[in-house]
Amino acid sequence: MSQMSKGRYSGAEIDSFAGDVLRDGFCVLPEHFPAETLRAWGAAFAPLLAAHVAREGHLQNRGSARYYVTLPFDAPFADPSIYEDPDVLALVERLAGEDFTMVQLATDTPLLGSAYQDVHRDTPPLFPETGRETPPYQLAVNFPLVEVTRENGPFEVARGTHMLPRDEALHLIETGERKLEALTMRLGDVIVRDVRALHRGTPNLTPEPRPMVVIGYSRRWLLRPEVTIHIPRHVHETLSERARRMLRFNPVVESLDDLPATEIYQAFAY
Ligand SMILES: O=C(O)CCC(=O)C(=O)O
Repeated sequence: MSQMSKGRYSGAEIDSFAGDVLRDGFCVLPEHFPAETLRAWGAAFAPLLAAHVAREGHLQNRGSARYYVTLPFDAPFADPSIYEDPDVLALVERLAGEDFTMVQLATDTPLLGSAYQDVHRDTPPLFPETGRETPPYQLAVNFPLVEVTRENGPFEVARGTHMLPRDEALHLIETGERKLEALTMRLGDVIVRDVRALHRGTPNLTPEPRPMVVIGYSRRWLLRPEVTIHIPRHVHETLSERARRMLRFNPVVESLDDLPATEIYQAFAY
């Protein structure tokens, strides 16, 4: 991607993070985003979560007491310092190729009463008939809006499972040959992951919600219609050229008020 502004990491360091994702299925950029930005997101997210639970909590769209909520592409969430972060974009470009697209801005939040999810991927394989996996084509950038401890529902992931056929990888986990690792996180830590790395949500045993943001980036030719970012026209007018290009498959709308309220991304586990 042209005109990438300067990030914290050198090209060699980005290559090294990309190598981690190719080998392990994920990497963590430590304390990458400013804590005060994430606290502001957390405060703005709390009423959105409450409204979601009141409106469609009965759908239990990610299991008991666990909710997937799309973020409105407006302040404070439509923040280019986050979704155009130069290090994250450099890493995404290394992994998903030039001219990748941004397809998703949402959250996963377990509450008290949530359970272990089934171990899953977030995408089916591109060519199921081959029984083989391909290089990465869909990435998730995850960061929590609170500290993630062992008690409040850490994301668990099994290293090096993204390139294995799903059943083989699941078998390795069942036999204990491949362990699920619980990723505790500081506010500001960022996970960049290949969404095929087998993972699951775990129970939040505390009374405080544990929101985790997910920004999805895909290869230039891949469209996942389950996820969409509705871009209000007034925000679209402020986007950088790069952001317009990256967001090109998403609809521009006059107002976010007229959208159907129910989350459409209900089938999420592969
Ligand atoms: O929020 C989490 O810890 C994981 C959620 C997840 O993997 C999902 O709902 O697909």
